[in-house]
Amino acid sequence: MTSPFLLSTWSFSEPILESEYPNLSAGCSALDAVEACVRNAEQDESIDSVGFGGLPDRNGNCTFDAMVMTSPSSSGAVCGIERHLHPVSIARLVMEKTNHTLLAGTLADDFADSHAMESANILAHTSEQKWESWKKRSRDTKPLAPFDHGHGQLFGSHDTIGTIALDSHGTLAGACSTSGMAWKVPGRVGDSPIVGHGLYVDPKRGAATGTGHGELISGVNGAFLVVDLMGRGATPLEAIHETLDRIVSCWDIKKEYQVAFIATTPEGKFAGGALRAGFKYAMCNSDGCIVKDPELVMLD
Ligand code: SD4
Repeated sequence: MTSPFLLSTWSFSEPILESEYPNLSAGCSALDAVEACVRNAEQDESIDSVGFGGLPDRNGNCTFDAMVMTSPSSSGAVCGIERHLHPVSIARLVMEKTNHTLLAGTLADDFADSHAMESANILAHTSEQKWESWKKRSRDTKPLAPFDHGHGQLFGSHDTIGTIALDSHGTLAGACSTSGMAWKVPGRVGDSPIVGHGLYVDPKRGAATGTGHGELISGVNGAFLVVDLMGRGATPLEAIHETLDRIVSCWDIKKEYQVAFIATTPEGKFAGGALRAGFKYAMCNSDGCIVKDPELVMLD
């Protein structure tokens, strides 16, 4: 019997992990646990980068991306979801009911319909209001640069949820879900639904998930790189450090850019690291639940 634990990006996930941990310690699978945690964030309107309540694109429409993964041969993802509240569960259906990895856009919504998932309006009134006010503020400014999601709003208290679980059978699973970058160009897809970018799970090497500017994470296949480095002997902290180093060496890092990773070995040795201050992560095990500062902050 392994001692189960949950790890998740951002402090908002601590109460979510706390409510799910009893199920995990009672024998629920790592996959069920991560899906339940992420669903919880998806339905929480106060979390403005995940699911309902997420910030829209620059046309005022919300689209969601999500992924689940248990191994390199077992993952599922969706991107550009327009009318279902739980993209993580559609991602799980992709993993379990198809031979594919990623379904996109309205056809992914149709796939969810075909599995009797109820469709819904995914644009919260609060998100619409925030978009209206962003629109008003940016009316007189020049078009925003690709990673400028408008007035430094993204990395306040919330961001993409990425959750990793190790269950009592020693099985690892990961899931992530996001409404993507606020005020993104319509059609833009970030790192979260791409295997090895926003999430990677390899039972032999460990698991990692990322949050922040998806383009930076994707550019180095961030989550895969972290896990691969652990497979070659790096600790989770060393692996995250090297991956962030790689990002810093490849990009002209602007002050509003943020990237963070959390990672664990298959045995449950974990760490978190970020480019900049502000990132926190949550962890629950048999000793309790805590919000942790990352072990590494590269810049500032
Ligand atoms: C993305 N990594 O789509 C996500 C953004 C994020 O809320 O972490 N945000 O780029």
